[in-house]
Amino acid sequence: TENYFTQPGVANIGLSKEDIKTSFLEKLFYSLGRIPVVATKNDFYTSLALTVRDRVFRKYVKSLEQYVEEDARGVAYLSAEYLPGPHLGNNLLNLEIMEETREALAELNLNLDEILNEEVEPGLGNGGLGRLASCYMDSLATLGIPSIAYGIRYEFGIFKQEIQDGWQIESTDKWLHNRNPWEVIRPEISFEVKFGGHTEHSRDQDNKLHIEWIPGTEIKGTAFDTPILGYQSNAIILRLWKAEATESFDFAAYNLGDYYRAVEKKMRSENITKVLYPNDENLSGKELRLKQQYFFVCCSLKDIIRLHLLQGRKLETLHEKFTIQLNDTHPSIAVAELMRLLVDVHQMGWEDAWKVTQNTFAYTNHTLLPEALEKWPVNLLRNLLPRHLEIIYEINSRFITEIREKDFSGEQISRMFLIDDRGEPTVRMAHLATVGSYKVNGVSALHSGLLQEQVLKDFAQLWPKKFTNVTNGITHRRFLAVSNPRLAALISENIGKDWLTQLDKLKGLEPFAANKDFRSKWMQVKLENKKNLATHIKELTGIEIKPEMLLDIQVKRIHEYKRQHLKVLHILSLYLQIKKDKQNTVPPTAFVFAGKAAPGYFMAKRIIKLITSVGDLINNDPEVNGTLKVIFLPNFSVKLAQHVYPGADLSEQISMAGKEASGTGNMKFALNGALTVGTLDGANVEIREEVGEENFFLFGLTTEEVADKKKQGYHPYKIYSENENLKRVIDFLISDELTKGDPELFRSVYDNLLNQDPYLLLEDYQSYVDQMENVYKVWQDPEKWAQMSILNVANMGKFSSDRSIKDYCEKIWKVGAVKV
Ligand code: 26Q
Repeated sequence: TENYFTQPGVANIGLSKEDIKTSFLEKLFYSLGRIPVVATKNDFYTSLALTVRDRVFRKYVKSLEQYVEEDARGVAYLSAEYLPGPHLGNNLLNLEIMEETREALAELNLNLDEILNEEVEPGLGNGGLGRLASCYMDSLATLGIPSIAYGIRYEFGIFKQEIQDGWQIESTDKWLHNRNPWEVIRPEISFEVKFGGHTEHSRDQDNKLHIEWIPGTEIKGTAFDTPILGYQSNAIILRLWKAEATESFDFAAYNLGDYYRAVEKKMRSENITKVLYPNDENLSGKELRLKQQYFFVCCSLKDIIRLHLLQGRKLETLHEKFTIQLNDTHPSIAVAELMRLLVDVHQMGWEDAWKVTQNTFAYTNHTLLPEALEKWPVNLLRNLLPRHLEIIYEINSRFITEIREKDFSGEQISRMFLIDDRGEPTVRMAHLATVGSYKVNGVSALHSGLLQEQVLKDFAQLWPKKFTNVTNGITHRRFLAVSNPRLAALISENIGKDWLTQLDKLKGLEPFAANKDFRSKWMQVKLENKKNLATHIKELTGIEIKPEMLLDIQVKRIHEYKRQHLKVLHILSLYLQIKKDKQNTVPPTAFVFAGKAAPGYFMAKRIIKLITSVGDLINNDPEVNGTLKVIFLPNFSVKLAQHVYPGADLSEQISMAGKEASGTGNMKFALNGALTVGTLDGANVEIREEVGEENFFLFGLTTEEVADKKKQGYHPYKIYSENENLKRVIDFLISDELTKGDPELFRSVYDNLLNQDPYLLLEDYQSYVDQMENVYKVWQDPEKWAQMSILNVANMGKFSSDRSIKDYCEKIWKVGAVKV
């Protein structure tokens, strides 16, 4: 290819300003049929995206050649969700052509920032889990790990959130409307996926059992590839599957002369990849969701097998050349599907196939919440995937035979069953994934520990070496270099640019914390970022804030366990204090929230209304005199997030201990110089360890104390009646002042807190309020604040996703980098 690309007449993919300008104009003329005078901003964006895509593909082709040549062992990452965020800015950084591009466009009287702003991001995920998958792709590419990521090409991603009258209103996300310049359809890479029907068992003359699955319907999955570029290096492919009708089905219907039926079938087939389920941490148990999971798993496994056989290898060695990472249980039906492909389709014996399967998969768990553990009804599986159900029963029965020989109680054994038959029989997908994998990991030290002590305790006793931890990480290239160019520049001026590939190098900032001049530059950068965020706040909500205010921010999915309403109780306590004392000792603060609520999650939607109602009251109260603002930013996304983290002073990480598996927003804030107020939950524990306890605002019960409290019997009402200040705050929830004549508005929140309070808001309330007092004390001392902020950033090295991916490579995958 080297020769090919340098031949005269072959597309220009140079990286100079002139090359970029020429390509950009060529794309505008020949790909879009436009000339500058009539082109829209979107045309300019598309031309630039196509210009960049060519250059990214070139890197991909070279990476692929290298992997093939070295016959390298590789990783296939299976995830139902990805949240890559806008591609353009990131690719410009990684190609190191940000400035060249800016200048090329300027010569055409175009502004790069405006063009960057045109991009509509793929919202193909709910939150943390999907974003984590994308951070990992960035690091896999940067580190040169042979890898491919598989997922679903949802036509509609996570819904668009608007706030009307204070409530969340959902509408469909039409991210493909202006076409998607980053993807390439691969019509030749497509596979058939079967559903329903029944199985037929028969024996041949050698008495060998043959099982045939006679499906009820068949659809086709077609690959759409998006190249993901690493920094100064390789590119890998994100391969997303789109569902279509198979030709054979259309054909049968046409023959009957029933055109309408044929088209109807086609539409029904395409349903499978229409829309992302917007529930996180809470299951819907819907048939279509299971269809989505099986659909993308089936296409991906068939593709992996194709790639393996293409290299002239035998299926018996699949696990030597590939490892397949399951991002939560969403793709865990893969365990049964690989068995089916090996045993039924490729005629491998069960034991051999099981050995290959168990040595191929590794499983990452992201949750301990019982309501979020996937369980599919046996009846649903029987209807949709009858052969897979048989395989699951077979795995179960062999597994039970195995453990009966060991030292387990009857109770333990039934707890480990893959099938839960108390009540409606269901398959425990976490058990299937655990039994079918060679490694299982949690996503923070605390979470991995709890996983082995609680949810998968018996399995950890059976296979202690199977369990490990890989603490999550984030790509500091997107979340610092791209999104916070001012801070990135200040850092590079002082310690050089090595941190872009070795985040540990930030440690070099530590001595600067004592340097007054540096502190002032640091806070000047923060102020500029806050001005930028203030502009976005004004644009999105109409609310004006002063950039000098303390920006106290909580952005994440809305969930009771994440306790956005604990923040609200704190805000109300400040407000009521001001009203009572007729004076304000609180520093000017803007409390900023953002995040989506699952459309069917009643409490989460109430919490949004609660936040906006408190905002309406406080923002318009003359007695508060503009010193407190409460803001709900609509439609949180990666794009918006990239403006939020750089402008934050204080990061709210206040989940009940033991509930947040890791959190990754916590890392993004700290990396951008925000200080954290938080509980000992998820990765907060490790962040605090790294930055030092004196640089972290801790409050609340520990996981153990939570468990004890619940065991002893927790009585929120008692806490309420014994804390005058808290009582005032809680009573205010049903006051006329807040509810404007609808006393029922927040009754559910009020009742829930006083009667159950499953997430211990009342228990942690005083400790939180007290720690916030401490936050305000430090805030009054800007030199001290700046010093803590610098020390936070200096100690974030551990939380680069490069470190996480290296951990996966060493502890789990046994895969090495290929140098390009
Ligand atoms: C499953 C079945 C049916 C419908 C929806 C789902 C579903 C979808 C998304 C279940 C869960 C999710 C997302 C979970 C998630 O984002 N978890 C977060 O993962 C992060 C990355 O590890 C952690 O940092 C967070 O702590 C964890 O909450």
